[in-house]
Amino acid sequence: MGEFYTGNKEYFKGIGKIKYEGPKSKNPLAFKYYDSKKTIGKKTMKDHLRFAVAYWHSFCADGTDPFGAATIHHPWSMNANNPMEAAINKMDAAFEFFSKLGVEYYCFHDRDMAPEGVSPTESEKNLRILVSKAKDLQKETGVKLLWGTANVFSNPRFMNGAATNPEFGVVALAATQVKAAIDATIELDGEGYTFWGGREGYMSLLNTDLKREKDNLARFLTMARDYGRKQGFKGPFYIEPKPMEPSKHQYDFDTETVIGFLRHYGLDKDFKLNIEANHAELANHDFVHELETAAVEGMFGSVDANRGDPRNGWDTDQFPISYYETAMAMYVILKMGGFTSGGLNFDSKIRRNSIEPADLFIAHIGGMDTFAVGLEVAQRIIEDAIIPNFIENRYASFKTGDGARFAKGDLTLEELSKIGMNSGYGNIGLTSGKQEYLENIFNQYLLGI
Ligand code: XUL
Ligand code: CO
Repeated sequence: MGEFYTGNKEYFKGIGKIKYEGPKSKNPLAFKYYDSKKTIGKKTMKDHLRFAVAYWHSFCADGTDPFGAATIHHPWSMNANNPMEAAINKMDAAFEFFSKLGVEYYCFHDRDMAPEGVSPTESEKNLRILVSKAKDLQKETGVKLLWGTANVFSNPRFMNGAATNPEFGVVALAATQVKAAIDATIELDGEGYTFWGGREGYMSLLNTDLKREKDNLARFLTMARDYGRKQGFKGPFYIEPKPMEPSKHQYDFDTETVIGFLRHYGLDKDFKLNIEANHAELANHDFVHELETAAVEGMFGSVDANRGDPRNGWDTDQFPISYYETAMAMYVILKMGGFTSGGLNFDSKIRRNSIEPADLFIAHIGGMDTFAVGLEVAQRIIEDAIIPNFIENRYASFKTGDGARFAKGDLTLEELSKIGMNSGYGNIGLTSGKQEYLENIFNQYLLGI
């Protein structure tokens, strides 16, 4: 292909391939820090960060909110004669956008890509037509699928849940969609397959059998896993935790809850976590807490990159702009060896009053630059090793003597208690945690000093 893809019609006219122009550039349509070919440690920025664009926010969302109608009028849907034509145009626009932005990946829900038909058969046919087009465009542009998923939460039939629905018929219809979405993911060489809980949760115990719903969810996920493996899908299945919204109590509350669930139902070998920054905030966690929790359990998979608003209790899905947050996130990700099958999917949306086509580019450029800075800072932290060494030394007492025996599990409570008795109160435990010192060092890294 040329520098970028355009179908029959160019949708983002006047915007060419987004280039790296360096930190002094004032061009809103250029990268200031993300230099795809720059090597950080052993890999290029591009290979470290594995950016993906979310099909739903970027090409489907139109700014509708509970208080007002659409504000963003996508030319690919406006001028189409029917939903299939709109979907075909939308895909051209999407691949034009991916290739101009220079991202390597995208993610989609079945219904983002193809409209629902009048029957499950027609819906599947619609999806197959669009998947076949996506396959061609992936080949032409080199853009790949990070993960696929099924939207089993928007249609009113899922108002009481999908796999956790009290009506078996709805569970079966959810399976119809999930099976087709797994097939689509395989067809498009997707590197992972995601389950976000959607409406898998409840509002009131007065109408809910919690145990049955959790068992049904596990059964459904097991069936999906078995089907995917039977069809030759080798990648990870992801669960994306979220504590609330749309349901009051979501079964996939946070990383720790999901890991417990997966282990309880024997799904932990095939499933990993897709961690979203804004969902972590809603669970009252730091984004990095969720990343680290998954990492230490060997369950980290992928990231939905965004941010919330610290004063809002809902999922605002804003583009990431905080160097501090991305540096902390990339520090945790680099520490565990970086991404394997996962990546940074911008599950982020422009504000409903950002109505110029360029705004979508500017938002992604900002998010990519912010993660590029975070990556550079994280690499410096790891290379300098001041912070990792501090942590290591903080636990030095577990490396020798009785501490090492404890760490190996060689002590009984009686023996441990005797050691405490013999050591006496003295000054034990009065070692500074030096958080402020470490925060100051971190800030120096942020400034590149
Ligand atoms: C919803 C959310 C979803 C998932 C995919 O909060 O994050 O878009 O990422 O279903
Ligand atoms: Co998400």
